[in-house]
Amino acid sequence: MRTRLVYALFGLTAALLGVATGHLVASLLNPASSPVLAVGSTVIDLTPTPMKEWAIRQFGSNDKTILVGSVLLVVLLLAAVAGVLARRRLAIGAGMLVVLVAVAAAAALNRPAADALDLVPSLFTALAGVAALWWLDRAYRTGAVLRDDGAGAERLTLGADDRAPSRRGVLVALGVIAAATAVMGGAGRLIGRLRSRPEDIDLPAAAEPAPALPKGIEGDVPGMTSFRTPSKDFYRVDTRLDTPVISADDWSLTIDGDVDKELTFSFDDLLGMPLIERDITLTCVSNSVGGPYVGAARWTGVRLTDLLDMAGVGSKADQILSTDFEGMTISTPLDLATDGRDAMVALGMNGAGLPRAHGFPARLVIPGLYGFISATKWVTRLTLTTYAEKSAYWTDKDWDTDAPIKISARIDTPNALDELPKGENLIGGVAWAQQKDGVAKVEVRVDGGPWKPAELGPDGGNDYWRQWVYRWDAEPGQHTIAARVTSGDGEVQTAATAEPFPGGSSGIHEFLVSVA
Ligand SMILES: Nc1nc2c(c(=O)[nH]1)N[C@H]1C(S)=C(S)[C@@H](COP(=O)(O)O)O[C@H]1N2
Ligand SMILES: [Mo]
Repeated sequence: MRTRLVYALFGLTAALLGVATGHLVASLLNPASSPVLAVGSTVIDLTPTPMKEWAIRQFGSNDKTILVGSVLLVVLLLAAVAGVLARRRLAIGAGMLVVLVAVAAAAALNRPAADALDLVPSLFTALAGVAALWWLDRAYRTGAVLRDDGAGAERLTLGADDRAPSRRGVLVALGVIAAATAVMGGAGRLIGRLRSRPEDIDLPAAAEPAPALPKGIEGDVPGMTSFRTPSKDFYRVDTRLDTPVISADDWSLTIDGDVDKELTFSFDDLLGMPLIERDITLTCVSNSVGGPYVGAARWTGVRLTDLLDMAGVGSKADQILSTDFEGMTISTPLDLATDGRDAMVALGMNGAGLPRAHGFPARLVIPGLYGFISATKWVTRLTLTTYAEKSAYWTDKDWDTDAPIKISARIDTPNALDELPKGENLIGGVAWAQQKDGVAKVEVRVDGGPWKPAELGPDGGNDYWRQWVYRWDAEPGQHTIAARVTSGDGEVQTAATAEPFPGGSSGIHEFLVSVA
């Protein structure tokens, strides 16, 4: 039993070294080819939509950490089994490690833009893992031979159980391997961070600048969401586990498909065109009522219709199929993207180049449409085509093709189940109604009573969210508080609840607080 545990530990240690080695090599070549990340991404792609929705609801923005953690846990469990197998025959345990790595290699090769180089991290993982297992096994058995010296060489052929292992040799091997794992793991992370540092670009002044954004009311209302979301705090939703590192010099945007002439633009070409600057609130279709997947920023970019007009859109196309640098696709209804709204190929966010996580060098931003049909990050191609001819990543998973952002109000302060003092309390949050003439009114309801108007914060434009605050004279006891928005074009936020799938959540944000 004891040697089984020891060998399980050997398997685990060997796997950790392998994973750290693979991750380090991947951080130098292509972060997405890191064995654990490759398996994780494949799991994301294979997970049925309802389960994904469940995971997002359950774990929120930790969903990816939990996914990577789970993959790692399964790998370590299997590696422990491989270790136990190695006790009898090293080759069998090592073989199982290699099979495990082969699964990761297959996952890496199956990524949309994979090439043969993506096998290299897996190769290193396998080498490091097997070498570590071999060394640990040898240290263990060498001890046995030394101690059994004189008892006859035939002892060598007996099972490991019958041997007295060398504690020291094994501990030295374990220590060295653990140290190597820590160093490589640390180096991999450091290199990943260094490589994904933002690239400095000089964002030219916009030909059509946006008016200065008024000062928000976050300073006056504790717990209020800031009027502008700092780029580093902006929500992130994508199918990736790593941050792509794309150089602006290597990047280009091609417009093809049903066009008069196919065009390709370099990053500098786009920077040289007249830029528009707009304050736009992005929203994710996976956001639950009251959820965090919404953010407001100032975007700078080239008007989408300027580019489409240069290419000359044909008469057949009904969608823009945008493709990211790795072949991930998003479908946008052509009529909505070109109906006069401020759709753009964005090159800047909040006055600087896009952060890598948010699409550097360029992404689409189209107000009023959920991100999954509009906001392609790391975009490299816009293909004018039809829904009949081509389908995109989420369309294939049965999400809606036409998905306007549903109007919604979110309560950001107080939080659910907070204990509040009696007397005046501020209830506050944000509300959005992009492409619906903005936020006209926000109302608050306490304990299912009448809806009462909240005060609105400053106006950042119709495609931007609006802060709101309600002064509540609270009586002791348990209370439910709720908020709803009315858009400028007269729509009142519906109480009918809908899940995010397939066209966005609806319902009223309402929860319980207690007043002492
Ligand atoms: N290339 C790429 N672009 C993408 C996605 C993606 O997975 N890959 N996710 C989309 C979704 S679902 C949303 S809501 C927005 C989120 O943009 P953000 O991460 O900058 O907030 O990006 C969109 N663009
Ligand atoms: Mo999204």
